[in-house]
Amino acid sequence: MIVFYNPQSSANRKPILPMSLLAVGAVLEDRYNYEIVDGNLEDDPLATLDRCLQTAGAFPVLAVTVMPGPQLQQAVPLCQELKRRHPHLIIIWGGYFPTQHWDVCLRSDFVDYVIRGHGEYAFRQLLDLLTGQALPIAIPGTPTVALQSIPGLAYKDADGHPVSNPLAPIPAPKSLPPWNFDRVPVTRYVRPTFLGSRTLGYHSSYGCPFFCNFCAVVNMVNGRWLPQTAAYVAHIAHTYHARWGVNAIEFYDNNFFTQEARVAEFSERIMNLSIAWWGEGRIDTMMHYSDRTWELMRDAGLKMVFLGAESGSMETLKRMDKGGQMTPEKTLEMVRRMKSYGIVPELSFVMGSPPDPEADAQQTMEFIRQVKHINPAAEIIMYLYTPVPLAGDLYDEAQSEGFAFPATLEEWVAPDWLNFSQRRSLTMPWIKRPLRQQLHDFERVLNAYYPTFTDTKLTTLHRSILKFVSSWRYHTRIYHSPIELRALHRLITYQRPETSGF
Ligand code: B12
Repeated sequence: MIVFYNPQSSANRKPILPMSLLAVGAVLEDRYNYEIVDGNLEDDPLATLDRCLQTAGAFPVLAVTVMPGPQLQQAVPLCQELKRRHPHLIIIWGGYFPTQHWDVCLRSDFVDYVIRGHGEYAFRQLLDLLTGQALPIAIPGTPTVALQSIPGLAYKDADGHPVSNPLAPIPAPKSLPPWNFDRVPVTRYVRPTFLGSRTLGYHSSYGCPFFCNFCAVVNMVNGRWLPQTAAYVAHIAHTYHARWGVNAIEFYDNNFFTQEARVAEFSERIMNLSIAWWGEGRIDTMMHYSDRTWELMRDAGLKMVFLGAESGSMETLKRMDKGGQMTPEKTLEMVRRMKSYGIVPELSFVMGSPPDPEADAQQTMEFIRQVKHINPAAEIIMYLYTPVPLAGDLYDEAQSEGFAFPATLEEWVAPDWLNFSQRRSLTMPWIKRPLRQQLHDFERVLNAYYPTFTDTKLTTLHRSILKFVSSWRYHTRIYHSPIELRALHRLITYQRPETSGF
């Protein structure tokens, strides 16, 4: 039996449907017995997993999805302990962290295999191989004969050294079996958000056609993007609504809006549903959308779009290989255009990029003020540049400043690296403490002067008080040490957007 595990991602937010495991599990339905355990729903995950593994039969497999940050922090000691208790247990890791840092995972003494990238076929091929099942599933051109022949698999060679096969092409979501929602208690994932009282997530495409060199998605998909059809995504929306009373959907796709025709058709197909929805897109792509598509999206309930604005500096955008036709002016045009449709732009910025983090941050802070001036409803999310192991100017410059990833999992879960994974590190060599503090101070003044729309706990009175008290700082640009705002934020809850997002 295969026990899938989704480590706890955050103790203080409502859990999100474990989509990775629903996707990987779907291809096993016809041949393997499996169970999904979600650490976000368990009081004592170790005890639950231990119990499952005791009845897992002669071939126990623990398959864990791991994102950097808190999930990794929980997965390491838990897997270590389970391996100690069940020496024959086979532990397989998949997801964003092991895809990028597969060698570090395999150097530990408890991770046996890593599946890199979108892992549906690779995982099933590995199980077929390990269980000696005669018939591999038919994937043209990839016979399941040995470890070396499974694209996307990383393993230890005869000498115990980590090796990785090349990544598999991403599977076309259209050809994959549907998720079996009966495998998880869906109602426990339905939660209130600013979009609606019964919000649920979905993921309707794989990949992203761009190669931005600060983004972990590139390592996963190498510039490919493959979607489910508009009809199928609309069918999911109707199912969510009918089965679980869902009135809002968050689309977690890296790039939901890549194909205008798909989005327009989807909007038409859900027009009568009265659901609110949210997704992630590209500014340059969506600027090319016709007015008709924007109207369709608005009428079909689109409330907010997460957009990577990244920087107010054209030079930094170029350095990021942002590609397409991204410019800071496009961001401003987009903010204006979305205002006219009443759809909120949620703009994310990568601050403090090398080689001149101070100048980069100053320019982007001024740019953010321009954005807010045009459209005060725009949400602003500021991240610190956090390298991913990718070829490109930014990573090369980070390395030349002395940056190196940890060599062991134990190091990865130490507090500094945990902060790094959550893009809050204090230790990046090119970021000096005063700049970090400056950014925090700016963020606090900005969020007080323009309180976030997504924080449903803030009342109109709270918003007015915050705006009034922060007004002089915002206008004089004296962001330094906003102790009065810190005190206010303690009284009136303060939701830092970048820690509640993705
Ligand atoms: C939903 C989500 C979350 C949820 C958690 C979901 C959960 N598992 O409980 C929440 C909101 C809590 C979250 C938090 C964070 N997230 Co997050 N999250 C996502 C998001 C939007 C979707 C992931 C998803 O479900 N995709 C759908 C499924 C079907 O695809 P998948 O996960 O890639 O799974 C496939 C493969 O990866 C693989 N696979 C995955 N797991 C496994 C396991 C096995 C055994 C196998 C065989 C294969 C396999 O096969 C799957 C099917 O093809 C992604 C971006 C994205 N669109 O993928 C970011 C993303 C993974 N998150 C990211 C980050 C940085 C974070 C945070 C650290 C952010 C922060 N500021 O704190 C936090 C911390 C995580 C934590 N707390 O541990 C980054 C990772 C960057 C990196 N360097 O690796 C991403 C890529 C966003 C981004 N573009 O930067 N996140």
